[in-house]
Amino acid sequence: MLYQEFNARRDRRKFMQQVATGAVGLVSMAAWNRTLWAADDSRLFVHSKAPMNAEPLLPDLVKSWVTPVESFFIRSHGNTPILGGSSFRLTVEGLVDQPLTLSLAELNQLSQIELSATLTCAGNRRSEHSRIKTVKGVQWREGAIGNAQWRGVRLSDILKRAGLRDAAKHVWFEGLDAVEDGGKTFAFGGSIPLEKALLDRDTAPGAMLATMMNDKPLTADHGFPLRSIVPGYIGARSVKWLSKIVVSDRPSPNHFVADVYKLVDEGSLLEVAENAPIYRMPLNSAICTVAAKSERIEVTGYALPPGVPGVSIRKVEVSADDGQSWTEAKLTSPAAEFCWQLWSADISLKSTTRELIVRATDSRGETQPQMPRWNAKGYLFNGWHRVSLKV
Ligand SMILES: Nc1nc2c(c(=O)[nH]1)N[C@H]1C(S)=C(S)[C@@H](COP(=O)(O)O)O[C@H]1N2
Ligand SMILES: [Mo]
Repeated sequence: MLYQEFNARRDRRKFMQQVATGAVGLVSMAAWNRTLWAADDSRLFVHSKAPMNAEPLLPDLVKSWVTPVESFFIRSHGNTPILGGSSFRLTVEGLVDQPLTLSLAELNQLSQIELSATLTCAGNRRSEHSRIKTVKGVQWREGAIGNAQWRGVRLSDILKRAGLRDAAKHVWFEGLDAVEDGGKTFAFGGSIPLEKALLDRDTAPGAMLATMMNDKPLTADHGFPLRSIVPGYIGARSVKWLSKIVVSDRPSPNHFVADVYKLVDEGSLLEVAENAPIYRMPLNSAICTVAAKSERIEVTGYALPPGVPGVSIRKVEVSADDGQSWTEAKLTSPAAEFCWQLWSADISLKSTTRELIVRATDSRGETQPQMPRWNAKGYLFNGWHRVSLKV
């Protein structure tokens, strides 16, 4: 089923409820994204089952600052491994004085931290790149993002315990999944610079190893029993089913660091070789609900600060006249480093309004581009987000 059909089906059900309660307004959002609808058992739109790739519908997404696991997108490159907790071991090796092997019980005995952090896939909003020129891969809408409460240990604590050698510059993560790509089968891997791993501040650790998501053990789809969480970085660096950490003098040679998550125009071998891996997530925002309130409409959505330490959302603006004038939205959720913020705006429509637009500006004064540069793998789409209205 297409996302549009899935959405429309849910929409019809909700629409009938609204007719019954007399709550249908003048305005409904067009096609795939109309009005609020009730949660039911099918909370995620499934792009593919094996591997599992799924995203929530936008009204579900912005119901709360902390995204419930049922509404949290799932992005997996291989089938979900079902692992046992008691036999699980994490190994730490490479440029360390003392290689480690840690069981879950041993990890749980170390000092634990709690952290809110937003994960977003580099491919979030890829379908908008595809409208310009088709891009291969999962055609994500705006839902490949979620904010969770993670619990676990600081990565730096583990690295200090192992003891870093002088030549150490990068930390590799390796999962226990089996990804099939180009006739080969291998584990998904990620990599971050050592400076990021060690960048522990009051607001957020550089990175952590999480066993819990929203006060419950990670589900299989989200990486049970252990995953890395790298606040501010694209989701691909937060490796699920994490079983191996390698400290090295260079970035991981894993396909997903060396070849995949890069910005390239054509994707030739030379271009891929020449370009650096993507690390930070971009400044972004999206409209998630539109509801009629007599002459005015209420619009809500999310805004994501860029993955730059200390940079937050300064303002979110909505336009009903194709960007000629802007109304500032109210930020309605907590603000925390590397976390999204939810917002809401009251907009009066003009007779000519056919579309609403949102854009966010960060604390450095940088605003989302009207249109980002198209790239062959369809990453980091963060142009002004537009939603058409049917009046
Ligand atoms: N082992 C492993 N880790 C992984 C992936 C994967 O396929 N295998 N996908 C990555 C990508 S691309 C993203 S966006 C996030 C998604 O995390 P989630 O499925 O918990 O939302 O996990 C990352 N970690
Ligand atoms: Mo991703």
